[in-house]
Amino acid sequence: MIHESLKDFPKNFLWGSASAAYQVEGAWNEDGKGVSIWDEYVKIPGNTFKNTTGETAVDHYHRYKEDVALMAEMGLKAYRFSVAWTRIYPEGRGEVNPKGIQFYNNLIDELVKNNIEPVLTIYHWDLPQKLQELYGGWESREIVDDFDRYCRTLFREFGDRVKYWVSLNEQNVFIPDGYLNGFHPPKVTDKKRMLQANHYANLANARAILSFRELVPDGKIGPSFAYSPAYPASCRPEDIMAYEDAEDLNANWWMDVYCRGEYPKFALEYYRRTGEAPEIEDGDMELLKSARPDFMGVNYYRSGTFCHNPLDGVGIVREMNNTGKKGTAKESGIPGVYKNIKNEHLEVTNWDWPIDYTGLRVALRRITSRYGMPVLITENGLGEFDKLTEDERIHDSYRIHYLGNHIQACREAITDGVDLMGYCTWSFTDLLSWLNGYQKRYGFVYVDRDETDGGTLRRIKKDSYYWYQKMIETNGTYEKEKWDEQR
Ligand code: BGP
Repeated sequence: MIHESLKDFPKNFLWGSASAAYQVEGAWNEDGKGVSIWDEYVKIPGNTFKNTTGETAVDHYHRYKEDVALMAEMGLKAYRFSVAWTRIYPEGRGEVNPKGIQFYNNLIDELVKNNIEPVLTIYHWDLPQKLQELYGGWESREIVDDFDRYCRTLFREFGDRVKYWVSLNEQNVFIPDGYLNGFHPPKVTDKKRMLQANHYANLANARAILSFRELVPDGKIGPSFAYSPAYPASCRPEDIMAYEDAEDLNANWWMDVYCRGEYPKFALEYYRRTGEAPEIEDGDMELLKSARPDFMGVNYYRSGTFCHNPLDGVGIVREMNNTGKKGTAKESGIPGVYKNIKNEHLEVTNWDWPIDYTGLRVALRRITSRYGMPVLITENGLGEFDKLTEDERIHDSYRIHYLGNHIQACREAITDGVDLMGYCTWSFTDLLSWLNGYQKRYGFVYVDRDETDGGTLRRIKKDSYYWYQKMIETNGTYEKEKWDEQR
């Protein structure tokens, strides 16, 4: 529907920005930190773009004060960061590493001192390598206890100052990419194993929420889900069916478990027929039902468009555009279920991600209708090649355009009736894009480095930095008319 006028953002709206430990910290083997599966994975040639690693990343570990000072100057209200499990428990379990606790205490104190709300992500993909070796990481039920112990330590150490917590970042990415698509460690390509690992991740998430209720009773916790709402390619009934299946298998499969403690019926029946359904033990579903989150974290970058796919149609394509050469992404699908195709109505980024502002509103509304839960946007942003000019500026008007229109979609959703707690952009500084190196930049702050570890790591404010500063200052009403007009 078209609104004649839009509601304002609520007071205390969390205008934020986000990062993840592996992508910013560096210091991969300092102060007692253990090795993570990503530290290992990036060493194998061909796994990442130009074999880039996070060994130095953008050196946030040593420069966190400078980074927080830049956030404070911008007026940022919230900063979402993740804790590296291997800094706290170098081997995933056993003795706590006091220097790891110290680093995050310092970071949190620095944020609080500057009136920036810390939003702490417990797990952003960097599993301790030792747990992978010991019992296969997420493929074992043992992970539930180890993850819980790690969570309880964080809750006890940081729960007095951190009110907002994200449990698992994008379970719907790190599990399929690690166990089915073969893009992430441990590079398994087996759907049955993927669905079983996913079930254990669900259990781990639920147990963590129960521990949270006990140890941080006044806090708020939720998972971050990478939601790309599904669209049908046309009004052909076969395409509508394909879209329904895509939404069930790619979204409800995760969010129903988080919010309702159950797997969606048709998807579960489908996996039972294919012999890939997870094995569920007595007590599992009770645990899942007992741990409803406080909010749904949403990482939104794009929508997905689906059409009918015959039984002998296209399957998984284990190739992606990680070079930034537009038009190189391939179509993929599940034979007999759906095919994921290009939406001709949408522009795409250089990495072939469709740009769809309305998709964000659709995502927020679907979550609200289905689960009646508040939403925190934990990531939204544009990865682009940014150019440093001779006079040390970065004119990223394309990023301003992208973010401005997504923020406008948030206002539309709020007017619709969505309970939106905040909006975190991805990312604050430039950082390592897991599979796309350092050239795919997302930040408000440019970091002088490239794929070869060359560069001074200097921080330089982009045009978007000053723009978001104004956006925050005016609680989202900066250049209001301009964004109204663009819609
Ligand atoms: C999300 C991840 C982030 C970040 C972002 C951008 O899936 O949670 O860690 O990487 O996507 O993705 P990419 O770096 O692949 O462009």
